[in-house]
Amino acid sequence: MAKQGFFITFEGTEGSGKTTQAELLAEWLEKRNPVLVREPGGTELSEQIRDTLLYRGLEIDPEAEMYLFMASRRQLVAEVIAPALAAAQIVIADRYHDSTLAYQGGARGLATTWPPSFPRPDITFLLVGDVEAGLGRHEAAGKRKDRMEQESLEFHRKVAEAYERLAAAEPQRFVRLDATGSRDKIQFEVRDHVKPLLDGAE
Ligand code: T5A
Repeated sequence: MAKQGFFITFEGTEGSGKTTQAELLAEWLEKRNPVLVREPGGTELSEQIRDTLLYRGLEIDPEAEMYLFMASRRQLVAEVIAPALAAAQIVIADRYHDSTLAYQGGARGLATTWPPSFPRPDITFLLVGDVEAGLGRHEAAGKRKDRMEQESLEFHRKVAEAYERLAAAEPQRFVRLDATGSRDKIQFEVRDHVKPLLDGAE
């Protein structure tokens, strides 16, 4: 029987270390040629939507915002994620649909669903840390503030609470990690959880 690919996602509030951990995992899995994507982005259309959503300074209706994030995702699924999984590759995503559930659903209060055409991740690492400290990491790194980062602290706390609810509802998929640990310590835990998936794929 053909080997199945598998799908790993990283979620969390701003500056919690998702990109760092996703990249370290991709490095570790290099020999298996993983596909590393970030959201929103990863296709020509998705990168244009990213720019529109985050950097154009536009007033965007909350529901329109949600559909734009999801349109970006659908294009990424169609062009990259679904073909890679079908080719038995490992896909690592720096944010995915749980971000929409947490930001647009939890913090903006919109009704959200999981579209059947979006593949479900096999494992989702949720980096949990102090929300304010995460936003502070961004500032310390001199990163330009995007439209979402300019939201209030209360907004970002609601995002964190929504993530906790998502993780509690699907404990078989989510792995909560302490984002305040060192990069290496967190990555060690990530690899520990990924190893059994690799063994299953041999
Ligand atoms: N959004 C996104 C939605 O509202 N809905 C959606 O559906 C989707 C997909 C995306 C924005 O869009 C929103 C969420 C976001 O607001 P983005 O630029 O992709 O914007 O922002 P983030 O996803 O938040 O990504 P960042 O790169 O900004 O943060 P990360 O990835 O969590 O953190 P990372 O790894 O870049 O690290 C941040 C800093 O901390 C350091 C790093 O070196 C870096 O300087 N760091 C650590 N420092 C100490 N200890 C550690 N363990 C550290 N790990 C990393």
